Amino acid sequence: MYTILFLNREKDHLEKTLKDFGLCDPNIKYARILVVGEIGAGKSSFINSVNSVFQRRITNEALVNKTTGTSKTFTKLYKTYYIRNGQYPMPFVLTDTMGLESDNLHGIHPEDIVKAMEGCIKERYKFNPESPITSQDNGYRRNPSLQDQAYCLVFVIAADKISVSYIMTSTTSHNQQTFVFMVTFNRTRPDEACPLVKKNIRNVYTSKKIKEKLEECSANTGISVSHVFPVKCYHEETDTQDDMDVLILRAFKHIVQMANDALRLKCNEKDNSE
Ligand SMILES: Nc1nc2c(ncn2[C@@H]2O[C@H](COP(=O)(O)OP(=O)(O)OP(=O)(O)O)[C@@H](O)[C@H]2O)c(=O)[nH]1
Ligand SMILES: [Mg+2]
Repeated sequence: MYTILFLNREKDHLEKTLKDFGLCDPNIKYARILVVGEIGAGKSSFINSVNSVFQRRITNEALVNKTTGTSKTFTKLYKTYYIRNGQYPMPFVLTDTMGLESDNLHGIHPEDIVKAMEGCIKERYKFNPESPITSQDNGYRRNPSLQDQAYCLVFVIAADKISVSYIMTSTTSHNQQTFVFMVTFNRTRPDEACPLVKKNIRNVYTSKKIKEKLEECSANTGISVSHVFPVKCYHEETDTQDDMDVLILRAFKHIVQMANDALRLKCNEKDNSE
């Protein structure tokens, strides 16, 4: 009873914080958040889940892979999703990408992630697993604006799988000198990683297995465990649920704050150079 009351209050608080959130620069309509991760990790499901929370119903704008055991990525386009608070778009967009794969035969190239962060990839560009985007491609943008660039890189890692986190390390170290952005992780599918969580999503807060998974993610990537969030995506539910909403909102609030911090740094950098 107390837990339910506490979760309801936390959900209301998180929702209000996000609905009232304004970007540090009012001239910028939205801050872009880039969602990357292995094939089938739950990138598209996470985007749908964030929208579902604010719409208070299950939404499926980003197409999700429903076939099991496939080694090929389902999402092939660079595509942006607006997060709506009821009717109104919020000042953040989530951009979906093709899945990463360890040998790069079927997945996105790390160079494409770098170009997406820089804002050089146009909307609906079809990723080519055979080669990364070049300035000769039609989908290449030569003069990206502040809005085209991404400010937070969200790595989605399935909690029940081993991850190719080295790709993340190579992508971020490549990028760090020239671009301001923040990195955060979501570990999806906690239900598949821990039977207690499968039974009741609230066990995510006390599960030893989930704690170990979050620490493992932090140790493998060098990112503080405070930037790693367990998230259960809406994947088979017919209605939204407060417990799941709270997990999604906690992660999303952190992502949004990081994106705003990075945008502020970028704007300061721009002002100082003018
Ligand atoms: N059990 C469980 N399944 C999930 C969760 N999130 C996503 N899924 C399922 O995982 C599968 C892959 O999800 P997608 O969202 O298509 O994954 P993706 O990362 O976008 O995949 P690609 O676009 O192919 O790279 C789907 O069958 C989802 O329903 C979760 O939190 N728990
Ligand atoms: Mg996808």
